[in-house]
Amino acid sequence: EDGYELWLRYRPVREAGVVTRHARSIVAPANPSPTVRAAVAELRRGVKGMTGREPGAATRPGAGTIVLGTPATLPAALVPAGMAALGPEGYVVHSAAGGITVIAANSDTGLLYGAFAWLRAASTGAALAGLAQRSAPKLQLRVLNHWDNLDRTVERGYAGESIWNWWALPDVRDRRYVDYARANASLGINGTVLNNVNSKPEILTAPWLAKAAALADVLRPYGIRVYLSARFSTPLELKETATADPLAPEVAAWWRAKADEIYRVIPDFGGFLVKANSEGQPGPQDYRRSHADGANMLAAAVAPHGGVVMWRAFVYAAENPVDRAMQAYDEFKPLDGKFAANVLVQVKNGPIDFQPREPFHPLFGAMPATPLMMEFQVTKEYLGYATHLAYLGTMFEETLRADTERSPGGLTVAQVVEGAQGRPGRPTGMAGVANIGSERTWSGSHFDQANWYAYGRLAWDPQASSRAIAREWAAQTFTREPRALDGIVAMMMDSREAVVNYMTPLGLHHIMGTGHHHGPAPWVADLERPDWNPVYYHKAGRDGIGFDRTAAGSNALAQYAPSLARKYADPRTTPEPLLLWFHHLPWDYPMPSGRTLWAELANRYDQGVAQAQALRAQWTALRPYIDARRHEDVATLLDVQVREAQWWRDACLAYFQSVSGRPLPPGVKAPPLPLERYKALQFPYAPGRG
Ligand code: BDP
Repeated sequence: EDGYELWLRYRPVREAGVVTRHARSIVAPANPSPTVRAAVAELRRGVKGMTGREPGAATRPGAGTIVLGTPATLPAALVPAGMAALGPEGYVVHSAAGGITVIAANSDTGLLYGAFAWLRAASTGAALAGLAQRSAPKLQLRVLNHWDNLDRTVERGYAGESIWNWWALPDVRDRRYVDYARANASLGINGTVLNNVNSKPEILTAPWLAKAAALADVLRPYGIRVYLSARFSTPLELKETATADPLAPEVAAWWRAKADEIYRVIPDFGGFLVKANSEGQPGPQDYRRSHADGANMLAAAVAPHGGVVMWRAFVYAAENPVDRAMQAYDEFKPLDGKFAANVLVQVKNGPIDFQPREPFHPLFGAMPATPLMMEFQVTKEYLGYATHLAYLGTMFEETLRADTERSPGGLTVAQVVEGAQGRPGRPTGMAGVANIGSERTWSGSHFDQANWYAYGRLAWDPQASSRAIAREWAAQTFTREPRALDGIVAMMMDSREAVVNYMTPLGLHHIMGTGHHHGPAPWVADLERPDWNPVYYHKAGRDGIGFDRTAAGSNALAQYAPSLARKYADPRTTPEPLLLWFHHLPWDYPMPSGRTLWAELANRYDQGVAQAQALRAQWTALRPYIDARRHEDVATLLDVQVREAQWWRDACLAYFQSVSGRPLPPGVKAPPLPLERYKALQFPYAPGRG
């Protein structure tokens, strides 16, 4: 096994007899659409894999049939109650009388999701005789963001080149696109942004639109819409207008015509994703217009066709900020209520940039009149690439469950994203920056597939449990043997905390290597902008360490709900994992453990290394349960992780020791090399921005 089949492996199951009894044949609606055909094909493939016997086609329901249908096509007696509540994409999978399994939905896409749900149940050993599943997505837009460039490099991609073979498209449609679509549909992902947020004008020209249209054709039967990242200055750069000012009529007219052109070739085009006035990208502010002016102009172009604009809030201004963490809020909060009805503001989970741990972004809960779309990074730019094992389900869950305290009874980030605050009928969504490339494993490692999986499941239900998702993924991906499953899940659940401990414990952040963001570099202080330097974020010196974001410092805390801000204003009531995010504290600051801050920090780095070693040992113990090749693949990466955890620990302790001017706390082993040697370490090559 090389990992290509992801979680859709459909290996023989011990209950093959039971599965066969429930899936002797399939009853599909007459004149099936491509989507229904995909659902039936998946059921056939899955049952054949699990039992060795492929179900046939039947025309009428009976014992051992799986009957797929909508209220319009199912025999009345088989239509489950409460179908309307399922909405357009929900499904029911249930065992009806007479040994019939019904998969019902209001749309063909819902039937496809239901087929995958049944297969998930069958392949994880659920009791097929008593199925009563009913599920509908809590968010409308469940989208992957590919940071894929048109030359097939991938920004922050650690799994090989882009799966989009732009050169060969539109004529050659790689079969892999279908497997990509199946994997996404199995999770309920219903949109994909094909190209990098750092976009090029060419993507919106006719030859590239034809390529995008070919991909849209392949993905459509799987319920997946195509979106494109649009560069704000496209018409100007293509020399078709004299300006890109969003309020200039010729610019608005150009975008309207462009949208019309796109919808002619991609009738169900999803819309645009835009990164504007951020990291050198052009935007409305170049013309002294606001983000809302820019977003609304594009929104007007796609609105007649039912499209949306996903406008990113990841901005930081050209001039030096007091605190970069505050910029998105400062720019966007005043625009609440000013965005058109088909605009979503896409906000990263935390206020800096996809760090191993950040507090939730203060915009969540602070823009009640604007749909806020969550942006998670599935690719592990700051968490050890695809070489470190870090299950992100726990991280996503931590953010989603955080209470913004913007409502007396509590208001979690998940509830905000689900639209609890907004006007009914406004769009909702979640974006995941994809970790997908053309390596056989798709994601650069076997365990990184779990992050794609967890993202998809949480986009369907932002309140789902990361532990349950881990178990479900591992059972389909590796083994259902309970002891092995316990072990794998335990590894996954600990893994992100291990990374936090050996990289950025106690609320530290952004101390990674320049540009590529791999490995420790807390000493870097010479980059052009202050807020590109690790020293800007940790502020370690003789007096102590940490970023003071209280009223005495940047006062970023004031961007949170008053009750939360009050709690976090005092280090003693700030959650320990976020301590140095919000406070600058003396090295002798007494921690709840009884240790000084300095000793606690050293202790966390040691703990991180120990946790990485434990992951490695746990994996060794799982050898009897895992196929040889995948076991070895994972083991190789865990060896790298242990080595690099040690490197992080040694380099950071050597550095913080030097700036604090203190001896290492008692019992803490001295780093084997002098600080200068860690500073001098060079990468032969580290993937960066592509
Ligand atoms: C940062 C990445 C950079 C992206 C940027 C973004 O380092 O490559 O372009 O985010 O999200 O995390 O736009």
